[in-house]
Amino acid sequence: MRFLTAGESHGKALVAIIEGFPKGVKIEESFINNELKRRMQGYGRGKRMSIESDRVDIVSGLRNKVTLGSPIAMIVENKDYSIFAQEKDTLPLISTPRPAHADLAGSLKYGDIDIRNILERSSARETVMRVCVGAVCKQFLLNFNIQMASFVVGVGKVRSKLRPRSIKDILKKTKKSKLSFFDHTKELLAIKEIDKARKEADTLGGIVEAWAEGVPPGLGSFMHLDRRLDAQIAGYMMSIPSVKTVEIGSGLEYVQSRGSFSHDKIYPKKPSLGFIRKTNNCGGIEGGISNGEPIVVRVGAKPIPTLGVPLDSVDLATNRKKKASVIRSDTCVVVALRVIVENMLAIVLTENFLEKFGSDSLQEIKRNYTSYLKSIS
Ligand code: EPS
Repeated sequence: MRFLTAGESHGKALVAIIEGFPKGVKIEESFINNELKRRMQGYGRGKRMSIESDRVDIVSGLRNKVTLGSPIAMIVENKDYSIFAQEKDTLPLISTPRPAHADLAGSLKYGDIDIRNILERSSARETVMRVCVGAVCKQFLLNFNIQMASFVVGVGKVRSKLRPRSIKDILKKTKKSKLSFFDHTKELLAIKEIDKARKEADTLGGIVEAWAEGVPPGLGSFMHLDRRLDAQIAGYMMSIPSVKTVEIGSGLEYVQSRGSFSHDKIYPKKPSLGFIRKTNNCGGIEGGISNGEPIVVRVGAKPIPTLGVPLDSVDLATNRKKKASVIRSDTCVVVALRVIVENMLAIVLTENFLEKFGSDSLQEIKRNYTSYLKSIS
């Protein structure tokens, strides 16, 4: 399976095509729309989210809600639409790059002083289509009882230590939470941090954690570097705008501890549960291969680059000192980030699942999967 996305942040629409997706999978548009809604919500989001009401239009690859095995094409229209493929727009020149955005590096690379030509595609708005692709993948994975959930670990310096034991645990705790925190005692502090940053026209980063349960052992491989499941997950997560850190399992805590204390010891298998592990510090991946435990990934994003009180910069048109451009922005996007991370994880797992069990039709994949599970039991 492979996919492509297209679209500018303020262009007519965002587009994705998935190719190599199996035949016979039931896909509900409403499921995708629900994921899009989750991506738009959350404390700390900016004005753009009150303009848009992202909804997907699946234009090919399905008949009567079931995949045909042909490329799946999806479109999400932008309501805030001000650049056109053919007509001239009336937008003013932006020539002062924002530190931490793609503005300067992109302008140098593509030879342009109009930063709008850079920011339109580098904008995190593109993650709308990743969520659409991920939501298609999630519906495929549900056929094999593979489920996904996520929560916010921290905002700025506020960080919770409490860890969930299962997806059920995560869903229960995040259900009524404004910021999707697992640890409610820290959530109020995080909300205060966001309010303070917003008042000071500043921005904040944060950390989220995603889980996938029901993943069979055997996805990914150590046979070559690009086949390692953890390497693929890290690459996909790092490709999300603003992401600066990725940890698998207990991550940094794990690498700082002694092996005798932190390696996940192995106990004799039990029917339908497989080998028993009492801890999951390696986050469900050993030797680049899933081991049957939940896949756990932590992702950290830097503060949003667009500040209301702009930082020092230079006007590319004059080479004179000037404060960076002030463009409408969010204060903190951690709640959206958790949805994007979950969906990116669904994409990597689907790609690896199809690699192991075939990709022509759901029926055939189910046969291969059942026979594999039988052979390893
Ligand atoms: C985003 C849309 C953008 C920003 C944000 C994410 O909308 P606009 O630029 O029109 O306000 O809210 O993008 C960024 C933070 C960025 O740096 O590009 C979205 O749909 O998620």
